[in-house]
Amino acid sequence: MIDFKKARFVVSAPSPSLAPKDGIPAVLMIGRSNVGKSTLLNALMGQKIAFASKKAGKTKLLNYFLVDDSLYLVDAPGYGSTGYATMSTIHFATMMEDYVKVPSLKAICLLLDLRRDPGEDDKRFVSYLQNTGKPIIAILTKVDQMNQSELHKAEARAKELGLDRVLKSDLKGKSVDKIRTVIASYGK
Ligand SMILES: Nc1nc2c(ncn2[C@@H]2O[C@H](COP(=O)(O)OP(=O)(O)OP(=O)(O)O)[C@@H](O)[C@H]2O)c(=O)[nH]1
Ligand SMILES: [Mg+2]
Repeated sequence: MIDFKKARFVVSAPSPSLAPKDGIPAVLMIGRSNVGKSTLLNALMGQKIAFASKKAGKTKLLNYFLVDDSLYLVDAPGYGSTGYATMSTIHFATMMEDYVKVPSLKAICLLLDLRRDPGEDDKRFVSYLQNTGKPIIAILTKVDQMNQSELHKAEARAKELGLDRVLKSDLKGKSVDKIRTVIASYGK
């Protein structure tokens, strides 16, 4: 299996057209601002390599991390309004449109914090992603902050959104390992 700890930062692309074109498979981390994309990437790669922040809107570019020379993990900016950052889902979807069509993009990890009901923009974004035809791996973040009943509720919300493959992340070994295994299946 791919060794996720053999990771290095390769490039920040200000737009999808400037992404690496070496044909190495890529998996994209996508989701609302502050959902935990950069934090999960750091957990996956076992190092503080992606910038995470309490302030939403930290990641502004597509950041490419090459893992074990086999796979790019791509950290994307977040969508949605949070009070700090505003990127409407429409604007975001337009920005990502060319990128999601790139053949080397093998799967999209959609990170969701479902401690609360998803908003209209989340629903729209999920159906946008489903229409791309790329495999979608839903990952529930911040489950370490949920009790059992909140977790069940979150899983039910994911189902209601039409997501069938749903993983959970509490940033700890077991959940992170499972996410690694699923992502690794898209590597070369
Ligand atoms: N408790 C808990 N906190 C988390 C988890 N994931 C992320 N956080 C916290 O949530 C905040 C935002 O995390 P980021 O990883 O920067 O979020 P992001 O999705 O990359 O945000 P943008 O780059 O702004 O789009 C940070 O304060 C993290 O420490 C998690 O699984 N559990
Ligand atoms: Mg980020």
